[in-house]
Amino acid sequence: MTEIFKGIPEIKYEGADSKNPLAFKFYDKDRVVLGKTMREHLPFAMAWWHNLCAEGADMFGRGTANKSFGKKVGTMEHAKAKVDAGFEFMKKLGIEYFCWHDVDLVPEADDIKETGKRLDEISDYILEKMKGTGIKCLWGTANMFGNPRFMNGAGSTNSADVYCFAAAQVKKALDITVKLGGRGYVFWGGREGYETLLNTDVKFEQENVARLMRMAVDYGRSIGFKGDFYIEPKPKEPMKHQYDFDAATAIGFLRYYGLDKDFKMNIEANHATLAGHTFEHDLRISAMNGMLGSIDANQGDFLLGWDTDEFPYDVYTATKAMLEILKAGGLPGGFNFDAKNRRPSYTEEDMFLGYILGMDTFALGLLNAAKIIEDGRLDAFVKERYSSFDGAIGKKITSGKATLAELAAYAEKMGKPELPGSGKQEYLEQLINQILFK
Ligand code: XUL
Ligand code: CO
Repeated sequence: MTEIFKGIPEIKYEGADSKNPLAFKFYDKDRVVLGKTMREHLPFAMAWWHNLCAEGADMFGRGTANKSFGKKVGTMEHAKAKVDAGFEFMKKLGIEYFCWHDVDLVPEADDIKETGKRLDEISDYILEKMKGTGIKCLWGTANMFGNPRFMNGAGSTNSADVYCFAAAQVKKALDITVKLGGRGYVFWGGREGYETLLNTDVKFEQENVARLMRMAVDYGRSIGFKGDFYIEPKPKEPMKHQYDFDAATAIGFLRYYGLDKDFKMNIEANHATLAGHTFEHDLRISAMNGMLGSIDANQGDFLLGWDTDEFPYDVYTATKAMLEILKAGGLPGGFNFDAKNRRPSYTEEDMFLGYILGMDTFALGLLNAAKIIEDGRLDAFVKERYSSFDGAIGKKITSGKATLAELAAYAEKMGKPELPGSGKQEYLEQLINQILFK
């Protein structure tokens, strides 16, 4: 096999003092943190689309990066070259998982049967590579937003024929996910939503989305898919109103339609911030509902209101995210870098630098979160904050046995309560800085 990324060595851990850009400063895969290796805590995944397909085009200009890997783009030779490039890339970085859309793997044909044949062929090729390397599939999905036929959505479309086409794509993507042993299957509803209520029956559309998901679960289970289905919430972009707005909305939807046993959340950092939340907020909401599945690891930009999909470098956010993940007992899924290089970072070396940045950022987040947990003061503060519920009246409330009249009688006897105690946010922020930087 000829080397594609010539001059890029295997990326090793060299420690925080290293001056080598092509080395990990913090991600030390065998280092044990809270009883598990970093590698076990952080199952990193490569996103096929950004890394092997996207050339950096934006609304104002075409791509700056060349992702042809020496072949004509749009051919099966190119699809295979992407597999070669992807596996070399993952091997050099020590990344053990990958994620894909159907149309990332092969060029889409006019006829879905032909696209299906191409997917069979490429997945045979990928399987061979997986055997030789131990690299695994984290999740697969169907791209039901790019083609003009999905202008009004896939599950939420107004066209029954388009709906059937979407079903065919999901069926095939599930077949390939099972063939590759994927841990999960993702629904990101980029066009499941609407622009104006003037032409939209929201209830009808949401019911149809749920029906498509139900059929996917039934089919997936029938072909032996044992993993989790994921909803990847996002509030907007491309649609103005997206039905999977955030974790809370998606979880409510899944419960309402009886899909909650089969689905979990794939939380993307930049989607949570677009919804007006922090990343850690959506992780917490997912975890407390038993639905924290997987993560699309990236970050947005404070000054830009769209999905910039940057490689994560914000260590505070990674720390708070890892705190949520550690407390939830880890992820059944993994950390997929749904992230892309900035447009002027167009070289092959930049592809590696982006992943090194992201992996080191989450390694730092893990180390910091472990320090916060080991320090114990934060957890102790939160526990103490609710300690009034340990008393007789508090216990009565939390046991669910109290009546409103009883509580009112208690309040009348008391006269008026003391103030509830300082939240001490500034102290806690100071505490986090102390733990991180001492
Ligand atoms: C788009 C996005 C998608 C999903 C998979 O914002 O995040 O790439 O992750 O369809
Ligand atoms: Co994503």
